Amino acid sequence: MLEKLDDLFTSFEKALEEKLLQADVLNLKSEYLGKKGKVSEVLKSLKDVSLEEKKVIGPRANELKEKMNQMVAKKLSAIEIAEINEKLAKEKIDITNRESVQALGIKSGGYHPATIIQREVEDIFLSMGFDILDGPHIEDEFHNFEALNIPADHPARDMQDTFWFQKPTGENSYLLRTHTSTIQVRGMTSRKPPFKFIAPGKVFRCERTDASHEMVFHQLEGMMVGEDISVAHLTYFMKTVLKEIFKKDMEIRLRPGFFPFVEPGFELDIECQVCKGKGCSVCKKTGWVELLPCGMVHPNVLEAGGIDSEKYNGFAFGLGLDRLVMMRYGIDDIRHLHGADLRFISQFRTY
Ligand code: FA5
Repeated sequence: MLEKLDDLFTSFEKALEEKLLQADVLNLKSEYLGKKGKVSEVLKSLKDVSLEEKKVIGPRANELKEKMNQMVAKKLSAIEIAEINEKLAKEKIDITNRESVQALGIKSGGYHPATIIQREVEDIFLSMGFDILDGPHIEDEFHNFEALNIPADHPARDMQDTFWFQKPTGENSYLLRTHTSTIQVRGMTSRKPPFKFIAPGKVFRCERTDASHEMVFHQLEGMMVGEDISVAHLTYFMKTVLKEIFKKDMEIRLRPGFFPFVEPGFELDIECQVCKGKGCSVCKKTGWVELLPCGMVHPNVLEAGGIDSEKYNGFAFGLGLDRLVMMRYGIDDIRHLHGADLRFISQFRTY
């Protein structure tokens, strides 16, 4: 009987080695170790042997059964690991390869049109030697107003409807910046002339929205300070940037504009690209879009920024980035830009 058991074990071991599927292994287990399996068949004749033999055969049979069970468990886990590895190898994707990602039906994202234009404008200014600065959304009165020649109680504070944070006592304290001109102040105090920089970012105004007005929108501030800077420098840089963005010479209109932080101040308008100057809801039927207020930096602003206004002068501008996006893509309502409607946003993929 011992011999028979050993033969069974050997044939089991050989058969197990050949099995590659979980189901086949389980079938083999039941063929040998099941209630009516081969091992039980052999052990049936245990009743006919002497007590002495039983004492040897019994433990040996248990030992072999235990070993066979262990071998089955080991084989099953090996098959499982092999299956997982095969699946992983099959499902492996190169996420840096757009085709393989799209083949799986996964849609890849794209940039928001405001980001696309902002980066383009940044690149143009970088190529002309401008630095890029950043500043906080939550500002104090000094940076948003006072340092920009707008003292408390000055009527110009009403030009930009402000979101204020109130102190527990009810007085106004901090505010959400109403323009990126706040970064002019930070730029001046952190560098020595000559310098030139731009500062793109979100700004906030408590305004009624319409086709060309949002409460949260983007501006791109620019400033150049040095000796003998003139309006000619200002118009040169503005025209160059607009030509790069629209890939053509743009019709522009410069009219006097009042901003307490520049003197003289201008409003630079471009021909409305939505209606090509014919008049529409975006340009309020005028054919022109106010895009870029600018001017020569007021001496008081230079002094507040720690710059000697006798020796240095400069220009500054505040580009309305969302309006630029609208003009570039012919978008007839600014509210589409922040509507988070994927049908709209996905039209601007750059690839
Ligand atoms: C300013 O914010 C000045 N700080 C700009 C400036 C900088 C002037 C430096 C001189 C020197 P204004 O409020 O006009 O100016 O806004 C600038 C531009 O932001 C506008 O020309 C327009 O393109 C855009 N803009 C203004 N209000 C909104 C709004 N509610 N929604 C969308 N764009 C707006």
